[in-house]
Amino acid sequence: MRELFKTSVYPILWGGATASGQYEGAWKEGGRGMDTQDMRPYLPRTSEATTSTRLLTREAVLRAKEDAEDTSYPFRRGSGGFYHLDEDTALLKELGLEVYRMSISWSRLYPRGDEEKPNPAGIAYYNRVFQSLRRAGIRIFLTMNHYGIPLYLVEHYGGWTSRETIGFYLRFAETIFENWGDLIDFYLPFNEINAGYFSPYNGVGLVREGEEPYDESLVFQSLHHQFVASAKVIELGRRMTKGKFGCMTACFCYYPYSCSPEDNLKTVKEEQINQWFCSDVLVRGYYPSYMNRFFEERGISFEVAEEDERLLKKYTADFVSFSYYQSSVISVEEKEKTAGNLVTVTKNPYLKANEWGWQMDAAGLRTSLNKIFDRYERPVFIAENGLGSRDVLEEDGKVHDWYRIDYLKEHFEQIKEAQRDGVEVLGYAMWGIIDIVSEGSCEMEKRYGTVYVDGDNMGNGTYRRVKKDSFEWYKNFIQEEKGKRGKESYDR
Ligand code: BGP
Repeated sequence: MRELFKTSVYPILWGGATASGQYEGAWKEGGRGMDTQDMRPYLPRTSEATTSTRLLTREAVLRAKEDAEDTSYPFRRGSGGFYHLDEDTALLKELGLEVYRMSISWSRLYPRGDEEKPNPAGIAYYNRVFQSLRRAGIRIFLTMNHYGIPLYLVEHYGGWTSRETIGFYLRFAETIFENWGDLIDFYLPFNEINAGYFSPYNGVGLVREGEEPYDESLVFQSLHHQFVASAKVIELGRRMTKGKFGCMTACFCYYPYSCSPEDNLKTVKEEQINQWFCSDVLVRGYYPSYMNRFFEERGISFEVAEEDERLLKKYTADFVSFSYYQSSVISVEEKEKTAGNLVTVTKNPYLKANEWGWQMDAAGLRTSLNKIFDRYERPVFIAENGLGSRDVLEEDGKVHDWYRIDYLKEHFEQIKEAQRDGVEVLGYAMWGIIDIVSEGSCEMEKRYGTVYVDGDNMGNGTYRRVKKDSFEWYKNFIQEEKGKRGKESYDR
């Protein structure tokens, strides 16, 4: 009867996440090449940060390239992960993490991106990383590309606008599978692949020409090349490894501002392009029909090769994953705005926001888990979730982040409710498990971790690690969850 009444109560893997560009630093160590994230400056939040730090123009990139220091370019420092590998792995082990989501710096393995052979220093570094995680008994969830791509590829090949980049990416992927394929359980070809549409510099490395808006045909050509790259990586990865391959989007959990038909229709349309489009292609294996009108009305056209249709159809994702920080409101009328994850959204009068304006909504996580699982009926992994806040290292040498513990409690309760709703939840990775540089605002002082890193927005500080109150709490939570498990094994 199990097939008739599908059950889904598997043990959730409890974990944490970082990204190489926000964590490692050591941006030139061992011959690492410059990547697109190294070019993003930190600017005080009073300035118009969006375009200057997120949607970089060609002159901004040239200016950053000339600037060899790292004070104003936080991703060049990260939170010093490169230099704290053993200590940080020991902290992840002490937490009892069952899975650790991390990413590889493409330009650390391939400094320009078009080399025939990988950089030996890069191989040596990630050998240490993967082997120390496995020795710690922690499963590895690898984001193969988390936004940064080698700057050389952007400047000399046009980055993701060029089909050649698919080949370079496949060579990078083959190096990963050859060296560490037997150590990695989960793979994500791309982080938040829908960012290619709503934040093209981050998502597809597209540099703006002056103040001109993006050429949307180039945006969707770049996204198409990433879709094909994802399918080719899955084809190769299934031949070379035992891992599971997923897709990942940023989840915005859209609510209509009112019950007016217009607000509801606009919500459906916004959700299609921002939320469903990319995962529809990567899970269903073809472009959804609602995109035909979207492309036609905007005069968007791009090249598709003969092989693409077969590749996309055949090599779809084994699981679906997403980042979740806030819910969003859609209104036909202009309403008061607030910030969200790389986007600006309408304020929700029912929700409180964090200092950065992101509206916290634990129930929205349950809603999103239900909607995503209902749509795809594939196991779901929460690849990012957490609370960004201005944590303070007190006189007593502690960080009393009770507000993060409250946030996690509320969200974990909703994940359990979703599981009881029948959603097959594979795992949960708490974002920024050790403090890292924030993606949207390039701030070290926007902290997510259970471990405080003593550094500020300008790179001052010792970068020593201090466990926050949430460290003990999360460690005990994971311990209790493990204790509750019956005979069900994780291995599905
Ligand atoms: C997502 C990224 C992560 C992470 C997260 C939080 O876009 O996948 O890299 O940074 O957002 O955003 P922020 O760091 O801006 O608070």
